[in-house]
Amino acid sequence: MGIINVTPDSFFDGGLYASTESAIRHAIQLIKEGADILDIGGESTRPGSVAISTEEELCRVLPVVRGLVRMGIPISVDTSKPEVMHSVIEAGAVMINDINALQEPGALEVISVSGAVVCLMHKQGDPHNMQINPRYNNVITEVTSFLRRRLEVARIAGIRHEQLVIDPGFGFGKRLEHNLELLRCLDSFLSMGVPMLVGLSHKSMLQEITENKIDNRIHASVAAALLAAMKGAKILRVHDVKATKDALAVYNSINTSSKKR
Ligand code: 9MG
Repeated sequence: MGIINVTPDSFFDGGLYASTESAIRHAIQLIKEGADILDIGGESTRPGSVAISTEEELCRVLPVVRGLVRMGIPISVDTSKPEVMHSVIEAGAVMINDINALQEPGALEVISVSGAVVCLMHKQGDPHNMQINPRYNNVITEVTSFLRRRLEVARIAGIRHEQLVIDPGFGFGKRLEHNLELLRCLDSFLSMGVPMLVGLSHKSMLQEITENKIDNRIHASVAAALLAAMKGAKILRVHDVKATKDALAVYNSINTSSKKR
């Protein structure tokens, strides 16, 4: 899953692809690099970011969604607002990436009625305050029980099993120790029986590990994505599509080459 941020303030590429034209150009590049799906976001969710209005978000994402749907690549939109979900699905998006796990009133209904795929992500707090002293007694059991509850609520609302994806939410109200514990135990989330999406690309936890600044985290991002894939993640949300695809090709080759023999 290639990331397209149509935002002036995202943590890694904020402002770089803020116009419709540059976002579409960037998307075409990621398709060439081998992205299987694109995630379009109009509102930054980095720590400390401020929410924007529904109108502003629609203004940013809708033209990009319309432009890309014509190219035939599956489009996901990163949003928590039911009105935005409704409009982008109508425009052809097939997936909603909701960091708020459909907790906004009306969100469950939009997904249930539309049949779109949805990613339910865990976070503690909200982007503007989530990195202020996050606390867990046991991060694995707390994230698991939240995701299990949201899956149950989604099913009760009529959302089908095939529509559901989960995500432990790296960096969303988590310290390094919590993120590392999640990465170590990532395979435990497979027991929920739905595909897992993971986003680690260029996140600040990689700076804490490597001491590399934001413009020098590509190697760590690829290593983290590969680790997540080896632990069973099915969708990797990344900025560096080509580099990640190459790493995955090496990983996948050991399975396919043993079958050939
Ligand atoms: C929007 N966004 C930023 N980071 C993310 C992550 O780790 N997962 C998902 N699902 N969305 C994310």
